[in-house]
Amino acid sequence: MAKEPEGKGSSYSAKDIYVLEGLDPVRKRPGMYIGTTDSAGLHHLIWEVVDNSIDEAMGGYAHNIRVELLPGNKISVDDDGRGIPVETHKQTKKSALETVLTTLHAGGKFGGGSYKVSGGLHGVGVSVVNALSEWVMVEVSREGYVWVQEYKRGKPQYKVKKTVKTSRTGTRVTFLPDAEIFAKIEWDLKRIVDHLRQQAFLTKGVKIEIIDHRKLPALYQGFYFDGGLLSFIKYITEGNKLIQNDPFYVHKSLDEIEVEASFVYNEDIETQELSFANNIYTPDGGMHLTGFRSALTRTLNDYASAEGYIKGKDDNLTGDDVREGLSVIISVRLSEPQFEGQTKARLGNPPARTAVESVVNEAMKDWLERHPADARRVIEKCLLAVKARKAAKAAKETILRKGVLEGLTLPGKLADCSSRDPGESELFIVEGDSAGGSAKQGRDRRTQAILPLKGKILNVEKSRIDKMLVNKEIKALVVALGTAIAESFDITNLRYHKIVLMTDADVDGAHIRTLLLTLFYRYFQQLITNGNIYIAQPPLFKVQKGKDFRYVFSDSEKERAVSELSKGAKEKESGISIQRYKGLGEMNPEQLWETTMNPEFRVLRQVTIDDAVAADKLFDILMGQEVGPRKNFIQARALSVKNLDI
Ligand code: 0RA
Repeated sequence: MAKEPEGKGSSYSAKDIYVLEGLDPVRKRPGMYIGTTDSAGLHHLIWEVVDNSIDEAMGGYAHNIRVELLPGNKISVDDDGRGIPVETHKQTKKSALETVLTTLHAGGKFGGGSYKVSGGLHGVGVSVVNALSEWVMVEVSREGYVWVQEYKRGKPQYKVKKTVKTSRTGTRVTFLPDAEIFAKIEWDLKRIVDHLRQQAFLTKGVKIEIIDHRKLPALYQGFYFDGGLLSFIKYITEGNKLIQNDPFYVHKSLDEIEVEASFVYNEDIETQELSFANNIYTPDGGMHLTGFRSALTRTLNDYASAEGYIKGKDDNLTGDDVREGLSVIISVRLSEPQFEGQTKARLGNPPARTAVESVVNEAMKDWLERHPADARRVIEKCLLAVKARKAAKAAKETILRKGVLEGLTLPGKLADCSSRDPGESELFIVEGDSAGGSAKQGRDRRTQAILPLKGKILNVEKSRIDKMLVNKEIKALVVALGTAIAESFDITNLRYHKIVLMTDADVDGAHIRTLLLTLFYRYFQQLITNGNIYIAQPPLFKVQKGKDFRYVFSDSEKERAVSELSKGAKEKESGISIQRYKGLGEMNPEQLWETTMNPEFRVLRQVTIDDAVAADKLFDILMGQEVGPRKNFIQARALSVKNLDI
């Protein structure tokens, strides 16, 4: 499709609108345009309208945007931009305003050369909002008058009306989402405020106001940030202990890509990376983030060696070293951003990488020269990370060496099986001494080995995973597996082809399972992909009638078993006994064997790599430096222990 070349100042005319389609497809398949019709989709309507106003602001035409929540679920978005054009459009013989509001994608075809880089997650434009609204009113102030048109479910109710005189310019869109489309119309003020604050940080110099009129007195919040991402980085690190006096900041265009970035180092080791493309959050990063990471690693290494902090190549800072404690925000603007991945959460344009990399490279060199005290503290922090990394590696190697040396001396705690055929051998990792004792007595000694782990390893305080390997209990496990670790890992030496985690269905059990899965994920991934790792599923009840019995794993299964077993009996439930199992530790050896270990009756769940990835994420919550998320997790989980299934 041809585009009219048009500069920033050149005048727009109605012929520039290229008509595509009407709005029926939007009402038929709203998900295609706004993702979902739940709360996220509903709020997307606001973002879509606001994006248009932000486009006007980024072009330098609008300076103020006001979002109002009105009684009766209406939303109004007002800006002081140029106003949507109102003259008659040649192709449609209708007003340009009506064309923009009733035609898919028409809005995006305005001014090919103008600063049109925003456009919402799906970049669909205000016509989609019109299609999905029971009612819309647009008021355009332009050419001395206020022009008005109303719509119902996307259909204009009258031709654009020229109304009162005005000296201002701007656009005001008021809409009521359609209850036929959205099951629940409920605005979430916090969500709106958070999104608009973020947009204000990302659009330097624009003022965004939010007024909630739904209750009296109305609530007002306004955002205006002169500092752009510099203000944003200060906001997200508020309350943190910072090691820099001044955050780094750069804002520069290169090869038609606008790059803005800001970072600051914190005292802790958590990394926080936020990236945006055309004001859209890219949670999975992408080319812009990659470009930043390269520039950061490179300039810090160059500076550190020039200043004599590091001597040879062996001392070089790695990407992980320079990211410890880093908070960074990157924002790029480019034409035709490509959002990739399942959830379109990653920026795919390679030119964004080169642009960010060279802009940050240059600006950081300069920043390091000008801020020697900050630079020294940053480098020292990175060197500390190197030290920790090397110590962890040394610890790992020690275990590795010991593992090889002690290869034949199996840990004393291990009750091994007599079979030497790994294909039929199973290792049960059992939590707690009492469950361990029952398991040892109840097992099939020929094929089943038991390794009890003390609950104590739960207390590996705020541990990094590499420290876990020094832990005695974990070391015993590694030796029992027989595969060695790291570079010496050899799956052909695996001593048991089934490794079964047998932990209680409570918080401690979940914790220890997470820990073990994380260990397997990070150091023995092949065992997971090879299908060697299992989770035992102890039943909740035994339902029995005479000699006939079932083990069941949920309340609903219990009901079913009861009614099955009572079939034919005169009285319901006659002669049926139900035994409830509280936990592994409370089962006697026979019960444990019967219900959980006997290959004939037991249920094992094979661990997939997805389980392990989830556990690995959880591990960070459970073991990380941040107390808040851990506490939240444990509290939330403690209430739903029954559903625990990691
Ligand atoms: C098309 C062309 C022009 C402005 C707009 C659209 C515009 C759309 C929206 C939506 C919300 N606020 C808006 N402000 C402007 C440029 C018109 C010209 O050249 O004068």
